[in-house]
Amino acid sequence: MEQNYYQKEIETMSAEEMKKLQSEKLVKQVKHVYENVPYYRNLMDEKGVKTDDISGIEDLHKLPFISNADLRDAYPYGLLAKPLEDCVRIHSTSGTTGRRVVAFYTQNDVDLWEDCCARAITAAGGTKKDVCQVAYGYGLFTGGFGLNGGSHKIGCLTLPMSSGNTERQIQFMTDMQATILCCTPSYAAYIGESLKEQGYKPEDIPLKAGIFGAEPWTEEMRQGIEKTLGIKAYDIYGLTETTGPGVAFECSEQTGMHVNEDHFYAEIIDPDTGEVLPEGSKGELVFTSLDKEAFPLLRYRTRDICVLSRKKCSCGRTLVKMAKPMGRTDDMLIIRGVNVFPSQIETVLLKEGYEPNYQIVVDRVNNNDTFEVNVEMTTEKFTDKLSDIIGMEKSLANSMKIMLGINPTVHLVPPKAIARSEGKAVRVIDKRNLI
Ligand code: DLL
Repeated sequence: MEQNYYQKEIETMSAEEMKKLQSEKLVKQVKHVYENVPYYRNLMDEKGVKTDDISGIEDLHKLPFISNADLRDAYPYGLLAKPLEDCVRIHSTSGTTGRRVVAFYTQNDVDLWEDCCARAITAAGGTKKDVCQVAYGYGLFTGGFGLNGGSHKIGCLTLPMSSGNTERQIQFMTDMQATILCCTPSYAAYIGESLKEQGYKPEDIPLKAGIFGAEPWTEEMRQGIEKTLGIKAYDIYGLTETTGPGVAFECSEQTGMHVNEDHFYAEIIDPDTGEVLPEGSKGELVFTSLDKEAFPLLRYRTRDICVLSRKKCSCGRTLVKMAKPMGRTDDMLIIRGVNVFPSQIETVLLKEGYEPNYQIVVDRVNNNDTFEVNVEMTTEKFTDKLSDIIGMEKSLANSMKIMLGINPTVHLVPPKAIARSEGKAVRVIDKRNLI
């Protein structure tokens, strides 16, 4: 495949030049953060690190880590490094105040983020001649706006569909002859099945490529989607904390994702000791944003387990590659692309007068996540009247939908029906086998 680059000079830069660029940016970024964010200043002072101690990337390890707990402590404005009047956008994850990540962007931050997404679309073969259908959610979630921005930058005809309404997705896809589809892999698989049901063969579908991410997916799932839609399916990674999609993206080699390391410096650490591990080791992925203005994060612990590789890539890009994330160091589940913590379910149950005796069962049926929550009735709430049970299940499912942003199927079970564990309670049964 002929290679196109969106920012060739950066994407194919020599390791030496890249290190120089990263070092210059890091020195500036550390000063910006130290001077403008008291929270960071305290963390650095506590660790005894001064801005002058950081003269390049090789000094990065001296800086303290920052974690989701810090984001929670500092919510909502405590990590803001620019006056609010210089910010033009926020994005956020779903969830309760404590769990919700709210990230701020200046216009420059939005621009750099959209460049990252443009690199991803270009690596998937996108040019201004393409029609790019963006079926990630628009709104607080970063997926829709991120890829929309990248698509505009390249000059593709952009279809800002948002997620859902599959009938309409298919109609626009076929009427407008969309050539690139951006959405979660599970939604891509679902669209593929719907097309098949309507009698479309892969050769009738105008798409040539898909850019799928925001949740774990397997190589088998890739092959399935590629076959049904008759496309090449590319992975894309990102997280709200560091902007959104486009932190890393796949190229034609499809053996891992190139990290946009001129903007996000990646490290792999031992999650228990915090020690930086050598290339090729499996550990927790940590990112430092090198030029974000409003919400810069230094050494942010993502909780994604991953491996980095600097093996030469046939696409010509020299950007370091990350493997597909291989799991998490925390209990976060990603169900239909939405981040779900068991503690959120617990919060709902306690609020509604239930005990925290529950079990989450997640599976993937026909490439679609199923999401069930079994909840014990308390002795006070116990009833064997079917209509009451159905009403209570509906009401609980509704409260969970408000909390999580996705709909579970709730099953009420009699008191003591969920097996008690002698050790840690088994709260989650994930049958998806994603890794
Ligand atoms: O999922 C941003 C995104 C949007 C990425 C669209 C790609 C496409 P969050 O909702 O904050 O942001 O979730 C971030 O999702 O820490 C990973 O655990 C997981 N994740 C994201 N991309 C992938 C991927 C967006 N390609 C969390 N493979 C991250 C596996 C992924 N997991």
